[in-house]
Formats: sequence, C-alpha cells, structure tokens
Amino acid sequence: FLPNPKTIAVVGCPFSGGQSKLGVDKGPIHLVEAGLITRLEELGWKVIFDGHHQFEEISTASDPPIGKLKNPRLVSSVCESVADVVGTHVRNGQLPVTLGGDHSLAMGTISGTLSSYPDACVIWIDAHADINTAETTSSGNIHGMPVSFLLGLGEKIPEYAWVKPLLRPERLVYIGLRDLDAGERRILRENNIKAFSMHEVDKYGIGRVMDMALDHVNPNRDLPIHLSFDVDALDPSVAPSTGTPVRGGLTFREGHYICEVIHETGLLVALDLMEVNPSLADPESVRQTVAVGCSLVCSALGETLL
Ligand code: EXY
Ligand code: MN
Ligand code: MN
Ligand code: MN
Repeated sequence: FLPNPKTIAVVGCPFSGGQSKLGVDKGPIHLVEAGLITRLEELGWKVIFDGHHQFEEISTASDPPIGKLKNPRLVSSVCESVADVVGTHVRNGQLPVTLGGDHSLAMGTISGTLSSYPDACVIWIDAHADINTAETTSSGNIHGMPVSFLLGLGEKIPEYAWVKPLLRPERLVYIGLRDLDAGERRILRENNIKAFSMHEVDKYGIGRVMDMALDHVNPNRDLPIHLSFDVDALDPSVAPSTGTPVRGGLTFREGHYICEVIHETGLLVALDLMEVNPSLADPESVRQTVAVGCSLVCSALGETLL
C-alpha cells in the first residue's frame, strides 16, 4: 500500500484529556527522547517528525460534562484534529505512527486511517476493550470509549458528529483483554466482535492467537491494517508506567511477537502506541516502560531478532 521511499510520519500527541491522571501527555516526549526516531531511520525508513502536535486548548470551565462524559469538547476537538493529521499522512502515502497520550486519541487516528482505507481492519491490543458508550460508561473517561464511537454505537452526541461510523464490527479484533465492564461484555457479544482475552492467549499461545485474529479480520491477507497498541496490554511487570495497569498481561515477548507478525504481513498502514505515562512509578519503571514502548514500535516497523 505504501510508495517508496518508505516513509513514516511520527505524530506525537501530548494529550491526557480522555482520562484523569496527569502525565500521560508526557509519553510522546519521552518516547522520542529515548531515540525512537533514529531507531526507525536505522531500520531503513525515512522519518518525518515535525515536533509534537499542539492542540487547541479548551478550559475545563468551558467544557462541562455531557451526560457522564468528561472533557467532551476537548477530546472531540483534539481527536478531530488528529484525524485530519493522520488522514493527511495516509493520503500522502506515509505511515503514521501516533504516540499517545491517552487512548481516546484512537478515535482520531482510526478515523484518519478509515478516511483513506475504508476497508482497513483494526487490531486493538489492550487490557481493556475501550468500547463503553455514553450510556454504559461509569467513569465518564473517554479513553474507555473510542471504539464505540468508531462503530457508531450508543446515543449520538452532536459534539461528536464528525466521527463517521466507518468501522465495521467484523473488521475489529482484540487481543489481551482482561478488564471489561459488564456493559462492554454485552456490546462485544451483541455485535459479534472477536476478542482474544488473556484466557485465549494462555490456552492457544500467542502464535495461534495471531493466526486466528488475522484469519478473522483479514482472511485473504489483503486488507490494510491499523494496529492500535495500548501499552497496558503488557503485564505491569513489563510496562508499569501506565494509568490503568491490570495484572495478568502479555509478556515482553508476546507483545513483540504481535508486532513482528503484523510487520510480516506487509499490510500495516498506521500504528498507535498509547498510554505510556512517565509520571507514574519510579524512574527505573519509567525507563523500562518507555524502552518497551519504543521497541514495540520498532518491531511493528521491521526490527527483527535475527
Ligand atoms: N472500562 C474502564 C472505563 O471505561 O473507565 C477502564 C478503561 C481504561 C481504558 C484504558 C486505556 O485502555
Ligand atoms: Mn505531522
Ligand atoms: Mn486502551
Ligand atoms: Mn487499556
């Protein structure tokens, strides 16, 4: 799908408005400072990085909740601009690598991808399904909701009218789930959404899970792939510096294996690495989390063991 020379556009998104913990907006800065750009160049990519994106600011005072949704106008405006940026890079034949920031941003990144590749499939790696609707959310944190907007589920909110429901449930697959709300379980079931929880990872091993996941969303291995990777999919012993850690997660190798397999398909058109929060945990844990975030991205973009 991509022209030569192979070009990545790194989209740094210092944004935290989809949840309430300070610091996740510093994730992209740390990932870049850890040398991510150079490593990608060493893999043979041309890398465009024109600084972290600056978003329109909307004060909390002028952004009261809509129903339960917190910072609803801010999240909407940021995600709309991310959709434009990612969409433009995709249209220019560049592979956007979006660094979060909280996972509400994926409402923007995936909208951007689907605007050019309406048949793209989404592989969502996460401890959480991030599929609450305005009705089912109990926290009101929009980082727990982006998938429902992309699918067009739930009550329509005028402030989010720009989000087109371009994602079809059969083009979505989850890997790594282990912390779902009751309403989210129901949504997955009612919409027949394929999910490989940690139970399936334990049962089949990550190798077969990746085969089955791709067979489901991309049976002929001919559709573009958007990979949205929440670092909290990894076990907290591997990626401790994140806002909503859940024990029992993917190992270091399982996380990297997922990325390596996606690279091998040759079908990756956009990548998100989300929820690295360098303000949480001790300095060594932060260093470890940032390092694993960088190496996941590098694996998805062609870094191999041999
Ligand atoms: N399901 C919970 C909620 O909706 O608040 C927790 C969501 C955490 C989402 C993290 C980013 O993946
Ligand atoms: Mn840019
Ligand atoms: Mn997430
Ligand atoms: Mn998560």
